[in-house]
Amino acid sequence: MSKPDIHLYTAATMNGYKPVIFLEEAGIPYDLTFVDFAKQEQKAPDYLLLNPNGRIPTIIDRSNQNFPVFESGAILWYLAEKYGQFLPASSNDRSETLQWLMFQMSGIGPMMGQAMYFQRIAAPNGQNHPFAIKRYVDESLRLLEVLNTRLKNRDWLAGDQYTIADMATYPWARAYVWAQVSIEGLDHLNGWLDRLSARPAIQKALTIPKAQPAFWGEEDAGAFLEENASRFASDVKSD
Ligand SMILES: N[C@@H](CCC(=O)N[C@@H](CS)C(=O)NCC(=O)O)C(=O)O
Repeated sequence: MSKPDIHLYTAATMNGYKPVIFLEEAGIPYDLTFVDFAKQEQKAPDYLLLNPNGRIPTIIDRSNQNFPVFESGAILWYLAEKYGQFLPASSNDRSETLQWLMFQMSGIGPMMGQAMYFQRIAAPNGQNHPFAIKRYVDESLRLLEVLNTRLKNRDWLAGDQYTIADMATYPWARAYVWAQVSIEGLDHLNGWLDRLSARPAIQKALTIPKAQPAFWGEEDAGAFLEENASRFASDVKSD
């Protein structure tokens, strides 16, 4: 039996869920490799050939000469174009989808990520920086308010349909608790979160990558890199 076109490398994180959501929503078969942060697998030399940034997620497309795609927004865009799904047909609606995808990638993700980092990682490890915490929490709230305003009188972020912009934003927006941001009173955002949380494909996607408690654990990365150097070799583009 031939292998599925898409091989996904991911983990149970906000960015890691995005391609799983797409593939589950579209009902497309795929292979999945869990990338174990505790073992620093995302820094293995052969993985870096697929994702120079040393992070998840990554896909390769076997039907396209093992073409690798990194950056979760670019992965969603690639999959949406390949399968002709969750991307509107009209050019203005496609542009809107790209605008809200960029808004997530450049705003919601980085700001909420830093709000989480300074509160959940830095502060418990003796680096309590209230100025940085306030900056990132305030900015996260502001961005979530932008989403709330956008969702007034509309079900989805772009083009009047469920798109990859919603798929990219959902895993971050639902993690507002980890960023210690309150979304009380943001009724349009809450309604959108409820609509997405009720989708069976999303519910399933959120159970697929294994949770990794040792997200930033201190492991002997060197020994792992040596032992695991060829793990991703078969997926590396061969030119
Ligand atoms: N902009 C990148 C960010 C990827 C990213 O930061 N991934 C995190 C998990 S959400 C990761 O791999 N962390 C492991 C590490 O930092 O080594 C994307 O959207 O794909």
